[in-house]
Amino acid sequence: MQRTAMRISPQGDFGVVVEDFDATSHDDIRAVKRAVYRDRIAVLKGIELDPHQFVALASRFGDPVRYYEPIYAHPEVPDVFVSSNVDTGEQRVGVPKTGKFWHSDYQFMPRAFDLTFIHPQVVPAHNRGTYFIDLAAAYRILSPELRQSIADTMATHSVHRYFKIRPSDVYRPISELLAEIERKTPPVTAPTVHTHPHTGEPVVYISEGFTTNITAADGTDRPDLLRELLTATGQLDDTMTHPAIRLQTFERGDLLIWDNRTMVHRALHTATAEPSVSHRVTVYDDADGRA
Ligand code: 7UC
Ligand code: FE
Repeated sequence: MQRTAMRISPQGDFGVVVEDFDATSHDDIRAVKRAVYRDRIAVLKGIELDPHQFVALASRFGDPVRYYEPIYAHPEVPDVFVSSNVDTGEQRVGVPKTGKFWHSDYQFMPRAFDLTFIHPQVVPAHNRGTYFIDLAAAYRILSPELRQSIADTMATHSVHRYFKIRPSDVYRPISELLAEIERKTPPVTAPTVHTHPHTGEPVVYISEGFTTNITAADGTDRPDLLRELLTATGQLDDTMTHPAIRLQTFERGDLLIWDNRTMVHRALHTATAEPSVSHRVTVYDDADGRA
């Protein structure tokens, strides 16, 4: 039987929807990858993958990278990061309320992830979704003066404000924990503006959650520039009405893939007691420009 050909269509003014994706087709993988680089986010419909199959699919796009902190790991498939508010006491799997702040995944590490895959497992009826801001689009509308001011600057990123206390940290002195965070995840520096290797676009790669400072070429700290950039990109708007902010919703059977080089995101977690679980896999792709 001939399969139905994959269809990629615009979601609205942002991202694409992919129907009848065939994970065994090299052409489908390549087309979706291109769409993600160009349109930033793809929502694959009608996908039902167990954790092993999920990792296998993501492996077609790049090399899966396991999150450094084991409390997030799926017990059978540690390459799967579990975000879950379902508390079963001793048996708890995953971590609740992950990413409830503007960030790019692993931006606080020496190399951020290239692509993030999210496969929601338990979707609450209300208040569930992820906000996104496109930092390549944001760069394009910065004033020429601001672009000039950040041209040769470096940004510092750190996890310290959002590191989650683990069950095993109870009764530990805070100084010991802070020292451990410094040792395992020291702050990293990266150019404030990087060039997307697949699209050639400049990206103003800063986030409210992880970026702690901007430093000029002569070593001067420029917290004023960081604040200006966070404001200009919409990351200080707590009303979530800034025109750059998009809300991506999802349902059971969806698989979201986003371009983590250009997108900062912020989770919208349900305020109610409804259960919510999602699986995540993150990859490094080939950064040589081939899609
Ligand atoms: O629990 C969390 O919010 C996880 C966050 C600190 N890091 C996600 C990441 O991939 O960078
Ligand atoms: Fe995240």
